Amino acid sequence: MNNELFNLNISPELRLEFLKSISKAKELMAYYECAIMEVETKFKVLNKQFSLMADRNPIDSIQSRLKSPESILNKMIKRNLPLTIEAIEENLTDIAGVRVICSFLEDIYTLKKAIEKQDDIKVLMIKDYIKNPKPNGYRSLHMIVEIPIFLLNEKRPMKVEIQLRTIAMQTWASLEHQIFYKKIYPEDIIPLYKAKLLEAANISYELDRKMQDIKKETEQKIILCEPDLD
Ligand code: 0O2
Repeated sequence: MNNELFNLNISPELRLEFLKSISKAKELMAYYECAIMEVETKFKVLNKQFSLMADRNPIDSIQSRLKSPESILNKMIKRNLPLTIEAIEENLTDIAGVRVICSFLEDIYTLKKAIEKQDDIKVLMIKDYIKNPKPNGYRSLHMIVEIPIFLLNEKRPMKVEIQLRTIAMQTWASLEHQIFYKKIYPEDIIPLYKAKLLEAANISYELDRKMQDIKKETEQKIILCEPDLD
């Protein structure tokens, strides 16, 4: 494109305003990336300590993502919010997302407690979709937290959405997301898959609970069988 022609069509003020908002948006997204790194590190540290204490890792994997610009725009429009950088930061709590996938149900609550205790983290909201699953069968524990990032001359609190779930919950949510978010299936088969997914969610939760029970039971047996060293 001919740059000179392009420049002729907008006022210098508008041009400056436009460039300023792009640069502000880039800056904000970079801060969210930093907040993701801070939260990831916290979970990695907890995982390390766990492995030292209990000789196992409660965290199977960690996945992080920044919400896409398109997804941010859709949410702002859906909520009838002004399309400004300030409104995004003020109103959206899930631009930065960290998903922590755990081996056992109790690991989710152990990690939740550990995060709640950290004095640089402010927990803004908790949604327990494990105790209160969504009607479609979705289960996960969501925490919206505020965590500081330390810049050259400033400490900036940033919001991050943490999703804690088991491997089984993750498998279910990925499949459900694939089926319903992409909307690539004919309308008439949707109710059938909704019912099948709900059934699968309940079976997989039952499996999570059984595994948890077996783990607890065997741990108690180990304690009982420990040799007397005296
Ligand atoms: P993505 O692609 O993960 O970013 P909100 O939509 O956040 O304004 P809500 O419904 O109160 O409001 O949020 P909630 O319930 O805490 O859920 C937010 C995120 O949880 C979603 O983000 C999904 O990642 C996940 N989630 C919630 N419900 C479901 C569900 O039924 N199925 C699946 N697969 N995931 C779910 P996004 O922004 O929708 O998507």
